[in-house]
Amino acid sequence: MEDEVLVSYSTGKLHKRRRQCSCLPVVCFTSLIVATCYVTFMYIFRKYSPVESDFDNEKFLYNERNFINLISVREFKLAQPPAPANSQCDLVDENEKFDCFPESDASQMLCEKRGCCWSVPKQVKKWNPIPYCYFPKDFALYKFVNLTVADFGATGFMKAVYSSPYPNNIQLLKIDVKYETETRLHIKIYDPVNARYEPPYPEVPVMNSAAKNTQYQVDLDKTKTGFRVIRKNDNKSIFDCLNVGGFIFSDQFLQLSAKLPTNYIYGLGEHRSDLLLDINWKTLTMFNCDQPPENQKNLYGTHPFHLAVEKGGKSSGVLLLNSNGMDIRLQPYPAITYRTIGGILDFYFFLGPTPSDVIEQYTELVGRPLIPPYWGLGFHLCRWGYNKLDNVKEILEKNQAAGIPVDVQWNDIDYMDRRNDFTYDKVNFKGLDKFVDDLHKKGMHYVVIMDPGVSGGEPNGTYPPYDDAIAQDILVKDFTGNKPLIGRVWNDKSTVFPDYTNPKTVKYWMEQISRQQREQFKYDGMWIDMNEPSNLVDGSLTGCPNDTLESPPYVPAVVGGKLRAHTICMTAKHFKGYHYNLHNLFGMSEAIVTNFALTEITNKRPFIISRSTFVGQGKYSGSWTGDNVAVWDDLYHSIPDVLNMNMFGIPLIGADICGFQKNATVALCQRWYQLGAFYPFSRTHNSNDCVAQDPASLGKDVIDSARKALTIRYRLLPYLYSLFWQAHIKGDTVARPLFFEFPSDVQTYSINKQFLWGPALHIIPVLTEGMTYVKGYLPKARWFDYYTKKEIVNTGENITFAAPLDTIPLLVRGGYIIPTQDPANTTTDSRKNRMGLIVAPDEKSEANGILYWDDGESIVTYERNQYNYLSFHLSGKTLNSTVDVWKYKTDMLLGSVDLLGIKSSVSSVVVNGQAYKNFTYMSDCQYLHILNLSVNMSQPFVITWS
Ligand code: MIG
Repeated sequence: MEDEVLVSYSTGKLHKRRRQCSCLPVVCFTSLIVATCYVTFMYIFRKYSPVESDFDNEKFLYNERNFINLISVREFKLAQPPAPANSQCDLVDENEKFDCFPESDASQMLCEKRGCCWSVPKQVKKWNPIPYCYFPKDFALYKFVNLTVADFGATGFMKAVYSSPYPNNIQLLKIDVKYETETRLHIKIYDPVNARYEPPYPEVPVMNSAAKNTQYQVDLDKTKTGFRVIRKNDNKSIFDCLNVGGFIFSDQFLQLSAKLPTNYIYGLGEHRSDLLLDINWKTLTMFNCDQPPENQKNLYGTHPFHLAVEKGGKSSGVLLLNSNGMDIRLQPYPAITYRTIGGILDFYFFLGPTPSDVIEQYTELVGRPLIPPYWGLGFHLCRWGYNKLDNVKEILEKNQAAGIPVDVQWNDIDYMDRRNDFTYDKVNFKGLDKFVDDLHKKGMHYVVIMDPGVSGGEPNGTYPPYDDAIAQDILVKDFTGNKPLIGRVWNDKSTVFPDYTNPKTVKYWMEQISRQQREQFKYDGMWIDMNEPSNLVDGSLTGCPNDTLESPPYVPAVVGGKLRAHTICMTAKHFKGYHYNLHNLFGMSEAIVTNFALTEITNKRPFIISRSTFVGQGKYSGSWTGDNVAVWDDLYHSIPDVLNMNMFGIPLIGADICGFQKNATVALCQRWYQLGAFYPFSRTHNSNDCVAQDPASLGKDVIDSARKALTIRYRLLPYLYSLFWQAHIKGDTVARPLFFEFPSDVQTYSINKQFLWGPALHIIPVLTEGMTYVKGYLPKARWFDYYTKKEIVNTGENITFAAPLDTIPLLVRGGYIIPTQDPANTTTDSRKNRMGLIVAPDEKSEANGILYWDDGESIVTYERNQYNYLSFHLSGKTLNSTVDVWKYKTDMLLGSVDLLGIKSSVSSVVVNGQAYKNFTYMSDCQYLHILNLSVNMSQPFVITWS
């Protein structure tokens, strides 16, 4: 082990060389000679070559590449930078102080040893977030030895001149600047000598050609470190790290700081916070963790992506594509600091210019979200602790009898035999197979939980998921690389973890699922829990070795203080590398394999809800916000949580309706079912030690409230489904913050108690106990009350909306047409009903809308051209449709039209040239209701009135 402590785990090659070096003096001697030669040669080379002055010297670049092999075997012993000059320290304003000592034991002496400035901040409060130890203005550990600007971008080499306080500083760095598209810029800083770890997912497009007419330009300056990204049309820096903070690139500590263009920063998940991030010296730690959502804690997922919105609405986005544990720090300069403990610094910049554009550009890179099966948008009934199939049946029936639409019944780990994956409890859940068949006959669906780890404690030959895993050699190994790592999750004795990064695991996972489907029961979707991965013992049952992967020189501010807290050892070995590097990808890798397996087995669209997520996971699964609590504050927080995941390209997201932990109350559930009806993924779920909180178990008030809201959800499903399609093809958000639609309205930037579905439906939930009205802000537009159809007099100020206990205020935005369908108790039934249109005109009496439709469950219907696409247009007193695509054969009838904001009285309606009598016009609310229609929607229609 001695040797290994010294080596870079990120670079296999170096590892081997070092080892040889320590045991073979001959090699050492040779290296010494080579290194001496190198230094001498470099000296001569530098002296006589035009390198330093020549910006565009291709020849130098070539020569420098030839040195690379030499550099790899030498070891520079660089000094730490000298103590800074006072002048360089005085230049730094308080908000501009980048922390040079993120560890806890800072002192002036240790600080100055790092080449940093020490001073006590002016305003000393009880706890002062402003660093005492900060980087001087001219701090630089690297200097450019070459910079070549080319039409694809630029390439440069940076050489270390000083050492950071962290071990194994990378001596030579390469920076690649690539103009990938007009709006996407890629800047990668890495070790050109030894390939370091880079995340295998998401698969990002490799661009072979350079974009012309880019909306950005990159400022690189040979005399400074870093770079600056500038938006061309107004010359504004959107990410400036030229001599900002302290750039460090050591083996296990990589740091880069940048000045941001605005205080309005969003994203950087997964965290519990307001939607608008607090930039007041806040650290956001990313290391996937089984941790109930609480402020300032690292949670289940990792998304080092932010959206920056400048006053006026110009927006940009930045992704650090890195899967190692990291801290991201925001400070009011405004600035961001990335501190990651491995990999490389791989940045993508998205130029927007609107917030939606940024998300579209982001998902274009990391993967567009899947379209869920239509039934997945129905209401989901779940809890942990039904304990018996009879209870499942009873509660389901009670809710159906109460008129609650339910599409999907779920079961948590209590359905399993002793909580072992791929089993079920044949006593308490006897007849589960028949129950599931019956659900299917009723047009319903069934989803089960699956933990990533399988039991390691069953007698040999009795539990195929374990025996197969051993035979097929697909488990995550301990540090030896030979034996499975043994942890303990929910299984009796021990748990072992399939390695989802191993290609062989695809077959394994598929076999387990299909065997269960064949021999036990046929679930329609999988709920993949605990895949951070969670482990109830730290590391493994036998601990973890003591080394730099387990205890790196810098440990991000993770819950539990240690990387292995509540998860497996960092030294655990996967097919694709050390757990240290892959930890944040565990859930993603399980989702990818599960998605593939379910698609193959069912030949239908997979429905997967994963607790742990990573960049780009929306392509493979949805998610939920984890173990929230049945309290009012968590009701509120579910909104920013849901909006954040939409920004990360995971629109299929919801919180546990009514809260997971603690007993819910009637008052809370009344409101929570209303809001939950507008989560893109709508499921009630709670813990095994809590009272039942399904609507029927809580009595009439909750039933009435849930039924009313869920019935509206079902009515609006064609709109919701079309939004998911737009997310799939364009990367739009489904649930979206107000500022996405009104980016120039600064007042919307911090709003997160109201939100939108797409552009047109505005949801203003009650989040406080006992209130029967709610205040909301209306951006400038025409707005109509969903219930009364009346136009709202929009003063722009905070407006009060009546919200009786059974009602959630909903508004429709002028300028939009929302497709609807008469609701039913399942989507299987509602899909047979007539469609409707809610038409809300803008100031010019115009409105538009679309409908995407397919069979709701086949795979790649859009890609295979098996869908229908209609658009609807209102202009003055004419409403018409165009049938752009009609490739999915179905009977679809338009049954009703709700025309809002019709100012003058209507005495006649003409449908496709025929006078039509079945309408009412209500002058007090300026509402024209045309009903009992049966217009064939496969053909264009025209409806006029006068
Ligand atoms: O350690 O399966 O977040 O939804 O009910 C708890 C039992 C494991 C955590 C999930 C929760 C689920 C629970 N699981």
